[in-house]
Amino acid sequence: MTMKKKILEMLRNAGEKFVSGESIADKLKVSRTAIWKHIQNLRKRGYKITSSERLGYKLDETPDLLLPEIVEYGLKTEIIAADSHIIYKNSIDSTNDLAKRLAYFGAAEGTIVVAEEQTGGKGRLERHFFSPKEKGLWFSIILRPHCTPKDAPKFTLLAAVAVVQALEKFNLHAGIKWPNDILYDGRKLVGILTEMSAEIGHVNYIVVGIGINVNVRREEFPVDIREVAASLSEIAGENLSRVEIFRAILEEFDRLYIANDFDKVFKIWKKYNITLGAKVTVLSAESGDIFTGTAVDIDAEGALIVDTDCGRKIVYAGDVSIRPAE
Ligand code: BT5
Repeated sequence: MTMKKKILEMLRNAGEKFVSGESIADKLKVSRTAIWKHIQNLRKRGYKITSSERLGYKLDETPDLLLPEIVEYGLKTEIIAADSHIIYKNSIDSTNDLAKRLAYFGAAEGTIVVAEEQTGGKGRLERHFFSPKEKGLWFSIILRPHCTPKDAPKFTLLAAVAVVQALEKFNLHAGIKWPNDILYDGRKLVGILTEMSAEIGHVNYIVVGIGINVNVRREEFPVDIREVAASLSEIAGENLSRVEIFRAILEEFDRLYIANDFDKVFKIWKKYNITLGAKVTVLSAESGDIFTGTAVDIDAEGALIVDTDCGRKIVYAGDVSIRPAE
């Protein structure tokens, strides 16, 4: 553990109480001046620490940053982001791209890459995903499941379920649109991009990228997505703690992933989904076809089943828009 982490731990353990500079210095076997310098550094990072000549130091506030030492504190997961497997970047092009590189070079299952900002955040088909600094959660999870490539889309559904269930804990109610969006009031709060490396019949790794608008104000969205995007703060009516939401999502994801029970995932997915039963227009990613129909179910691999005038169609990948009821 680094000196900074050790000092933080002592301050956290003391709760509302002061810890004397002397006791920290004694315990860590360094001078009080060295401790003071570390405290200054923590303050620079955004920690609010009261100091008193007589009493010592007291931690008043932890910044809402996604730094590993903050996210890991009190995090209850066994695989996801466990054992210090959090790679943190202040700014990055795309967390998915770095996660894929790390996975390629052997990063452990459960490793996550998180950034305060993405300059080249990606959606499907290389679309841009807006990821402004310190306003959301932009992260990627490396998985190494024992499964075949056709199972990969299931992890997108698992991710959507993990996020929606975690949001429920904060009284934030959202719906899932097949396959990878979480919506509020018809507008997108969360996008999920699942990528994989596979050979025939065998998955090497899967990277699940999740982007969540947490504290993005309406006017901060670029004009081209302002009408189609939403932020959790809009539902809550106030800014929210990204760290708390992040921990809840990681814990929910961890639980569902370990359980490996996709019947259950599908059941919960169906409970929150807003696609099934709706009239939809589908742009199939495989054929490029556009057609309309009624979304009736998802199959065992998570593909969407749509009944059209020309019969039943199965959509493995594509864009779906839900048409307003006539
Ligand atoms: C997605 O693609 O929605 C998947 C987004 C995945 C983003 C995460 S962030 C962490 C990780 N690293 C990455 O580089 N990516 C992942 P798609 O369904 O293709 O939707 C893309 C469309 O969503 C865009 O064309 C815009 O219309 C819209 N959009 C872009 N940014 C948005 C935002 N912040 N909120 C809501 N909608 C957005």
